[in-house]
Amino acid sequence: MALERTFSIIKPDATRRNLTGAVTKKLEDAGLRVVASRRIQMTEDQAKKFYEVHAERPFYNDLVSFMSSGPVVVQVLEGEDAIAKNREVMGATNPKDAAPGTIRAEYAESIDANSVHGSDSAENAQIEIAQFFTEDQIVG
Ligand code: YYY
Ligand code: MG
Repeated sequence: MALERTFSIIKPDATRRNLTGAVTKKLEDAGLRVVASRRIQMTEDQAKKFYEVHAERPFYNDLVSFMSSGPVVVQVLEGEDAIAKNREVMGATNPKDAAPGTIRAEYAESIDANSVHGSDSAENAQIEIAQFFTEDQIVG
């Protein structure tokens, strides 16, 4: 398996509770390396664009408001099988279904305030990384 890159966001519920270090520790312990990282306040337009695929879902407007409600940390993670590895350590979308020890099981507040985002495919990883980072900002 080749080295992969994926895109991660530490969401506003986690930054608010000062959990950026705790979340990053989980990612690193899973074998992922943070090769780019920036703390930003997402605008509503950025959040809308980022979650465009969910535009028709009933939770879209709330999701956009939540993601732009406070600081987030956008990150590029690198590692063997990084996309699947990140999804695994994140845990299920709904923390009630998340396996013990996963980020969402330990830290998520609810299905919407669920502490982290992670790309779900290689194609989306590339698109999502490009929305927030240029290649020269990623140092592997
Ligand atoms: O990839 P993942 O974050 O695990 O879930 P998605 O199905 O892509 O949904 C994106 C995002 O939307 C989720 O992290 C929280 C929110 N959401 C929600 O608020 N309510 C739902 N029923 C489903 C998703
Ligand atoms: Mg998703």
